[in-house]
Amino acid sequence: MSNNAVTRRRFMAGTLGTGAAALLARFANKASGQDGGQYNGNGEHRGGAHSDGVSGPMGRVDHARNGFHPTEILTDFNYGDRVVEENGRTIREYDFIAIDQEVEIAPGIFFPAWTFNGRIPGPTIRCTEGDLIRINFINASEHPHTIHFHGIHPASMDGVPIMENMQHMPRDLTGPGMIPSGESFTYEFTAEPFGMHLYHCHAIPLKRHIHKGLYGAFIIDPPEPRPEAHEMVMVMNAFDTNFDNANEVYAVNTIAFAYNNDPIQIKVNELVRIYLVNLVEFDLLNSFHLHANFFDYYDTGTTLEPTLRTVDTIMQVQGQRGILEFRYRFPGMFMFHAHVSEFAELGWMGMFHVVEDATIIGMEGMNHD
Ligand SMILES: [Cu+2]
Repeated sequence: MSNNAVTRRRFMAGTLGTGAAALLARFANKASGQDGGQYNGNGEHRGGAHSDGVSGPMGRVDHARNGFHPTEILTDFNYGDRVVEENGRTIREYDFIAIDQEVEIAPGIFFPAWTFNGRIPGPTIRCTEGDLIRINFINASEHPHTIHFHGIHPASMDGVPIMENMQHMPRDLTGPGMIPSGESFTYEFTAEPFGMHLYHCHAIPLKRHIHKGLYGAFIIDPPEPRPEAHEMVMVMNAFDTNFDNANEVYAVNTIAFAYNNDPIQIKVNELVRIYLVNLVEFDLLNSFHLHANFFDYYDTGTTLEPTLRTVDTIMQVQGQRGILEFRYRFPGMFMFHAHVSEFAELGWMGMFHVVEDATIIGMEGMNHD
């Protein structure tokens, strides 16, 4: 574990300059029109997306050094580190450990993050409504943290700080409070209601603890599963690299332009389901826009019928989430991004590579690691 102050000094004095230059290079490409076709949303943008050397001036993030790859995070659903059946009930146990860790969020930009299990977002917890969820939390960070889950559970399992006026109350009414460095706590509750939820650290100051990277997706499936689909989780996030309460880098699943450099492969006509949540701090609104298509949207994922039909853009405040469902009719390269242009320019932009059949059209030359 590196000394945070040293890391921060080095980061601000050195790597930020390089990284900012890289992002500026990206900006310059756009300004010079090298990839100006990208936003037209028609078939012509394919050439633009791949001839402008996007990954050239940007370089590549060392995912191995980070210890996680955004492409794997998309489909890395954690159904429990240990699963047991007890009296006809499924108990899912998860091991969570908070670690202070430097993460390369864009080529050359290293962020002094706090992580759950060495990754941002933390593990995607997945279970079925009614399961008993047990999260063994170890705080190996130098700072106090909590895990606060969205969902229905007793006060004793709500990971929030114990305020001054709550100190005298029994812990089953306040929850365990902040878990100090080096200590542990087991959160245990029944998973309900079904939906697309989230968890995050709720220690004070909250905006710092969330923004540092302590959050993740929490998917509770309905008792009768949703129709089979190509599923993926997208956590919209951002990073304030110079600690001025404004973000410099935006992304889905942490790494700027991750799915531009490694397009997400899907098939023509297959049902795609995205579990989407916004964890961006410091900006009031985030959004998701899909090119050349429309989707159905299930706000919070707590219904089996869409709450919005046939839309191509939705917006979310922090903590808001939902499920998107769509199918692509045509093969090709299709962009998705925040419909706040600044966010897209600073990293929150990706591509779907829609293929007729994955066995016919290979991914050669698609720059996959
Ligand atoms: Cu925290």
